[in-house]
Amino acid sequence: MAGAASQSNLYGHLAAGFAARLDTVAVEVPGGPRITYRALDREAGRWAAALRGLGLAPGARVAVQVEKSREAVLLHLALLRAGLVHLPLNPAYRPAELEHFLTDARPQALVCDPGREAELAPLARGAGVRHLLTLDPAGGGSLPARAARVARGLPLEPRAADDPAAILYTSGTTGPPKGAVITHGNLVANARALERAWGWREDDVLVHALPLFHVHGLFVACHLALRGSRLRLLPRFEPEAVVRAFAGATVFMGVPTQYARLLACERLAREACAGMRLFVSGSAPLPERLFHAFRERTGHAILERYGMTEVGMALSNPLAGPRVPGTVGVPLPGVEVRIVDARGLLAAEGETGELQVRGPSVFAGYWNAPERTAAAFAADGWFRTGDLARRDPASGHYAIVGRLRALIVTGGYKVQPEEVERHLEALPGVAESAVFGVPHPEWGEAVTAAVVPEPAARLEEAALRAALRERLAPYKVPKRILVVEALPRNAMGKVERRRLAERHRDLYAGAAPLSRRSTPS
Ligand code: MLC
Ligand code: AMP
Repeated sequence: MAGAASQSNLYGHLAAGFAARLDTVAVEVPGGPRITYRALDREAGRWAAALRGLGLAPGARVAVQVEKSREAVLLHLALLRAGLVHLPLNPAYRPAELEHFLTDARPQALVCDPGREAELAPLARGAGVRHLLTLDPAGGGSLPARAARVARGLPLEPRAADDPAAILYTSGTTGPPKGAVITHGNLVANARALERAWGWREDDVLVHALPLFHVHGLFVACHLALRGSRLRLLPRFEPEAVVRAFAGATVFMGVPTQYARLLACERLAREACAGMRLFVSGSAPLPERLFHAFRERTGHAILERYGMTEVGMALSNPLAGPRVPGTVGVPLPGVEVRIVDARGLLAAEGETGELQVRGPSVFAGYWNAPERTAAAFAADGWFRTGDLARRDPASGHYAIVGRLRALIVTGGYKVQPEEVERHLEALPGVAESAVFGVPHPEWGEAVTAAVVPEPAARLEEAALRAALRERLAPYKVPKRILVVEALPRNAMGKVERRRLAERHRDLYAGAAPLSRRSTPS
């Protein structure tokens, strides 16, 4: 098994935690297989050897677009162990979205579901990807087949703290998504800080119902659990199954939409959560009414924390001490935050300003984009989150109160309006469009569009949505597309998304709260 010496490799950090617990279960899928740490470590070594055996050198990038499964977790571990750079991608991305990731990051290999191999092969070839491998959710595919033929696992590849471990694409304010380069040092620092702050225990059992391609599900959840405790992996988020999985478990991490859906599930009750010690929420604001409703139903105060791909987890409500609804708590150990006003000066006590972050979990920069990296940091090196925050002088707790960026946060996913507008405006008959977020009882914000038809064109909402679905992952497709005569503009002629959002703020007020489907199809 991997030695504990190379602590800068995140895999070494995990291995140091699980070394004494090799015969305990590492990952289990309810009703499915379980794998012990001994087997997980052995398999990670084989998979790492299979990948490196393709001629991939440490530092090479491997794009991964696979369904959630135990093997997807194993692949993450194998990439870390081999010193390869993991580039995780949402399986819902359409070819039009994928092309940018592949041509920008230029990965040397792509691992995809066998069902998408034929569709992705030309794209991969066009982007110069040398190896196209497959992995299906049942553990089949060309990558596991290759790994099965490996005689000896790869030992842990030593990594320096500033060596990249992953590249995660994130929506910018303008322009195409940017690849945030996250180092082994970033990940180890953040895992350590969270372990301390949340009192992580080796007998914890984490119910995992998040995607494996964003920091919440891939880093926060996996890197805490895979140090010797148990990851109970659910292939998708189904409220009934999640509540059932709480039996014998201790921790759950979710986005507010998931908490809303859990509350809509009758099975959720005190008894169902009897053994649970911690419910964490993040990735989007947790409405206070959800916090209170959850506490009333289960007896648990959800611990809300704040994070971002570029900075990892930065702020958290306390494990012990008051968890204040509507706030994201205080800085995690080792993380510094400050609030800066529009002039770039420190905001006065209690005033709102941009939240800026400094510390060992702050990423290395955007892939191949020095100007965008420079623009993301203040002159003195603090990362500019683009989120507006305020610190309550009495409690010291921070609250996220808005955003400087025109980003829409829907069910924990981030959608850049410009990207959706670009695709809308490419559709026949659309003269111009504006995309904005409108409060929604289930999604937090719902992506919403207003479109102006070209003269004499007739636009149908359902047809527009269907056409967008060909080009964009479904969560980016506006829940409503309103056909309007003109878009509001300011004196400079710039479209005012905020005014549209304000004008249509009650659009979803009638949507049955917490319903699973609340949009026209
Ligand atoms: C799915 N849909 C969404 C959506 N998720 N629409 C808007 N917003 C979303 N978040 C679409 C589906 O594609 C489908 O479209 C329709 O809505 C209904 O889908 P569903 O089956 O009800 O949704 P489901 O697959 O169950 O997904 C809901 C969810 C998911 C809440 C489980 O959105 C989710 O896993 N969100 C978490 C995202 C996350 O991990 N964020 C962390 C980012 S990291 P159609 O058209 O097919 O009907 C980060 C940093 C930090 O933010 O601090 O953590
Ligand atoms: P991402 O770009 O996907 O990493 O998402 C990061 C963004 O999610 C942050 O910039 C915030 O806007 C948002 N976010 C994360 N956690 C919270 C939270 N607890 N409250 C409000 N917004 C949050």
